[in-house]
Amino acid sequence: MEAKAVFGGSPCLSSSLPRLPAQRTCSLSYTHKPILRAILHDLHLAAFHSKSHLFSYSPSRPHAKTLSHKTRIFLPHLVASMEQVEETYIMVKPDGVQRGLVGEIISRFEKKGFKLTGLKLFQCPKELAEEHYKDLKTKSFFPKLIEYITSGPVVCMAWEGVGVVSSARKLIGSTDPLQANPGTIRGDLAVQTGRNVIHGSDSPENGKREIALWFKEGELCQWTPAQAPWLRE
Ligand code: D4T
Repeated sequence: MEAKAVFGGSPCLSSSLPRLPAQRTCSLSYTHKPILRAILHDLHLAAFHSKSHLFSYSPSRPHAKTLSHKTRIFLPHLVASMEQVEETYIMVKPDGVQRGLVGEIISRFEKKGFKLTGLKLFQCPKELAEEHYKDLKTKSFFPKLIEYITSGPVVCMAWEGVGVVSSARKLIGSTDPLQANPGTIRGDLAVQTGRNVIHGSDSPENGKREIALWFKEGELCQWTPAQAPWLRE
């Protein structure tokens, strides 16, 4: 794997950084990642030196209350290339299946640019539903939640991509569909928390855990989408 770093024209802010001419692109092999991480860490510290700069005020620069000279670094390429590919478990709940929303929901994740690695229609047994929602066991709505999730087939999906866990949560919208923004799946397609159409993992760790819970070995498929070079630099 290769990480690409673009350093902008402003002078380097840390003495430990290499002095590079403006806008030079350098390629770093995977083995350079620890060095790159250290540089990033340095830059991060330099760029966001301390939160106190947000409150500092210099009479000689009255219009620069919140900008220290150290905040001029901008490294989107570097930061993007350091991001990890994540996995998330997405499930169309029984109401989504019964209402014919499966295609619409899959389509939103496809259009966003994430990679589908697992897909199946599945009647969830009670024990699996209870294991999946075990953190909510003490909640008053737990029995009704289990009844709902097992009331008909669900569509289980595994999706992969950089930042897919939090991005999927944004595509899905708030737990309560009436609070979910228009444009989100719940905001557009649901009205009640107890019938909120879709589930999405809430952390990369839970993404892995839930995919392992809902899919058997051999049910996932690793592949390279033809559009990959058109999605990421
Ligand atoms: P899931 O896990 O289904 O993606 O939902 P969220 O992550 O958005 O929300 P959650 O874990 O708090 O709730 C899980 C599940 O329980 C249902 N629920 C939740 C409910 O029936 N009544 C409630 O009051 C709450 C908070 C809906 C989602």
